[in-house]
Amino acid sequence: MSDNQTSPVTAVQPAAKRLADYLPPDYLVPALNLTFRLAPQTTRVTAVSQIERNGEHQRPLILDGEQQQIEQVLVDGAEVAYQHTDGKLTLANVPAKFELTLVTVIDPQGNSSLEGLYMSDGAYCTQCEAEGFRRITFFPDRPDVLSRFSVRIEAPTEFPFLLSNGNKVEQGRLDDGWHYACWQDPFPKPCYLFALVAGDFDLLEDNFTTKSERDVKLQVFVDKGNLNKAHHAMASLKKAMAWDESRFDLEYDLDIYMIVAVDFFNMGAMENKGLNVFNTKYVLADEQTATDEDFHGIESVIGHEYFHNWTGNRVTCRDWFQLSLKEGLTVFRDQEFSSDVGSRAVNRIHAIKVMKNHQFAEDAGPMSHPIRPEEVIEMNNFYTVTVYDKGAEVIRMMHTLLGEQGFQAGMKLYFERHDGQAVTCDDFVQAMQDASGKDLSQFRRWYSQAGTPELTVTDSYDADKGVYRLDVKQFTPTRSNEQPKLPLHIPFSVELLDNEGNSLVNELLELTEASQSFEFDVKGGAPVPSLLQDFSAPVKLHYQYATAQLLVLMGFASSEVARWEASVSLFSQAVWQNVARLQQQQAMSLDSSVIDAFRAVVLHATQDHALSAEMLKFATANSLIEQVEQVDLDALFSARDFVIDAIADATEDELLARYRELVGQDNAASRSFKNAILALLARSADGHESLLTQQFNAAEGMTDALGALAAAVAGSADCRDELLEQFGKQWQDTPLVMDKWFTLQGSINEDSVLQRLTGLQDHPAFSFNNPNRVRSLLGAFASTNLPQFHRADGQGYQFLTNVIKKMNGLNPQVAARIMTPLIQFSKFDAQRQQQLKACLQQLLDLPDLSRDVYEKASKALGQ
Ligand code: B3K
Ligand code: ZN
Repeated sequence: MSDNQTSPVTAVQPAAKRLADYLPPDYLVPALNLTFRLAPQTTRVTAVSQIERNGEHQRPLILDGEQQQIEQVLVDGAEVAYQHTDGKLTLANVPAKFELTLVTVIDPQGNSSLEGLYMSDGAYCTQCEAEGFRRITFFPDRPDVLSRFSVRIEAPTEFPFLLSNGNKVEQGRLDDGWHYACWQDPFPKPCYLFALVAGDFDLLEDNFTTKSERDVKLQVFVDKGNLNKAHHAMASLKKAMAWDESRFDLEYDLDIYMIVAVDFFNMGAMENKGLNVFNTKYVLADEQTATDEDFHGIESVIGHEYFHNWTGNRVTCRDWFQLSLKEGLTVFRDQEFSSDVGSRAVNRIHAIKVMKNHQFAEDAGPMSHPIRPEEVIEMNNFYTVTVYDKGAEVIRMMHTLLGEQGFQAGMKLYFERHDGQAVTCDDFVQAMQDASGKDLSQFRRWYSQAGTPELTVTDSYDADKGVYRLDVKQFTPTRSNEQPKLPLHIPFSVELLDNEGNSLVNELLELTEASQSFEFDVKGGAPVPSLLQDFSAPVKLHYQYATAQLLVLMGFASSEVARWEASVSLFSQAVWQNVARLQQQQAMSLDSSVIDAFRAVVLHATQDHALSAEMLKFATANSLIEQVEQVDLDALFSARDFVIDAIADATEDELLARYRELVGQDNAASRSFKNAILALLARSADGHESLLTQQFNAAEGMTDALGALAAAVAGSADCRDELLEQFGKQWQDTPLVMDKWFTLQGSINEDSVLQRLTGLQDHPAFSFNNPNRVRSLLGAFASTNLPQFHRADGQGYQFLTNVIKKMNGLNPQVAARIMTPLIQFSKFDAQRQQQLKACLQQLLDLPDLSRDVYEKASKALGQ
């Protein structure tokens, strides 16, 4: 229509959206009928929406839409005037109830951002969360508009599988070698849960009967030739379905559940209703190509996406600021699943490590936000460790305060009240409070206060009265523009032990004030306190542990997690003591009691091998940095290396003997222990090259092959390059294994690593278009090879900056994700800070800067 105004999408307008500005939608779309005629560069999308005005008003209908050509806009079948500008389509004077028909054309092949409809290795697939649906058609792209979807897909028959959400209701042949399939999803859903897949796959099928006797067909679609790698994913799905019934009383609600694995994917997986799309990394596995850790990761992500069917899909988010409503809760649920079917202690340790290695840094950096953010420029930047993992810790604290029974009563009430709705985090907490009777009003502050609370604990013992006293202060640091923060409701779990390791007291304390004291009757001497057991709250703990106390806890704390925590504290103290020595130009040294404690871990006859392995993996530099206000990075790297090397040298005989004993023990825990030991042997004076090559060559699975290779790389063994070459040749055609190889290459702590990484960008297995490859070769370098990334000449920073410049145009979401190490610099020396700021300025000066990169760079530079 000639009078219609269509202006090109304008340059990025990085304006923030605010939670406080939330308004209900002006129009609802109870039903939507989509037809896709698939072609790589010109896919035609016909969207027929039944639209209803929401409330009494005369406001225009405004739809979101990007990256598409408009061919037709009809209201009740007649052409109408519209305005198209800045990613919005505006229709004035629409009736209260009408049918809107939109025909638009999109370009899946040219879509390198992997949002909306795109192509992965020749197959069509979609990713709509958070705001990708607007790249498919014009629509109110917000989670509180729920629609019944019907979908028709037309494609050439070389795409035999045409999939969408819900149930297949029709399929058939068309002219000229085309065919079609029609799908209907009986559950109204927000458009972010829409999915479409078209391609040729191998298909693994199974079925599951729910407890109310619904027979569910299960399908896992994988790239041709990978069927034998889909069995673990299928087994994990069945386990997850059974677990959700038994622990949460939640059953699946459709007759079919499909999982499609694609190699080009921005994140881990996506919970689209009835049709999950997964990164191959979280589906494909066999013993030859996947490690024990990969197997565990698959089980947990398959579980996570399945659990979203209730926590996310049946009850969804009102707006994206409420993301933690579904993500924090679903991470909590997947953690509980992993803990119920595996080792609870080891799973807890993994979750704690995520918090201490990554979330504390985010909370202390320029992207710090509450688990329910209040202001967002690019929503994709808020799929963070704060929203997910701190969000899960907040749910876990409610579980701790309410107990399993109270918590499950809260879940039940939540579903009774909100099934089929789009709701808020407050609605969730209210259900927990109403069902349990526990007052959670102060607890809600966890949703609005950013930053990591710090607990400072001092103690005293009155020998005459036999009274032990703990004084606990809580304080949450503020950033420059923030209001002072209020005290939080913190579950604080404490065990008291005597010096022989007997448990005297085990209690859950509740902190609610800035300062509180607790007294315990303890006869026979001052006890050893195990504080914040199992990380009962996501806080930093300050308590001056004496070495002797840590040794008691490491050996005897009732909680295995507390024993591991004590080993971390013992190691950390040794590192910081040596940092201080270096700064005073003194020689470094290590107390024999510390060595003996780790020797005891190596020798321990009865401890779970997986726990022993965790104790020998040692705190990362990232987690150590989070323990202090300012850090001398060079001294930290040297001191950390020194302490690990000293332990390895002093315990070499015991390590070797233990290693020999563990060889051939065919279980994941023993392999983990064995490989932790091998990593130490590679760092010891002898280096044990022959053991490395022997294990590498004799390895029956990927866990042992990679264990040997990783040990050779970390220990800078002479055989390193030869083994790397051998491995690279052997697996050159297996992308997921090449990712492991790329990551190891980037972890080499040598000045030449940057040239190495530059050269590898031309490797046939590498591609900037594939997020897995970019993350493994380049992202992992910046986030884990700290000595080289932070090298004094600033070249590590410049290297990453150049990568981000390239990714900014190709895939902004991945660009912004891997730039995190550039923005967390407040603890570093002035020179490094200056270098980092100069790099961020280069990014801000980019001509086509994405919103994603803009938001992080500008926040880091305080703009
Ligand atoms: N909900 C998705 C994440 C979508 C991320 C969009 N940038 C996966 C998950 O958390 O289960
Ligand atoms: Zn999720």
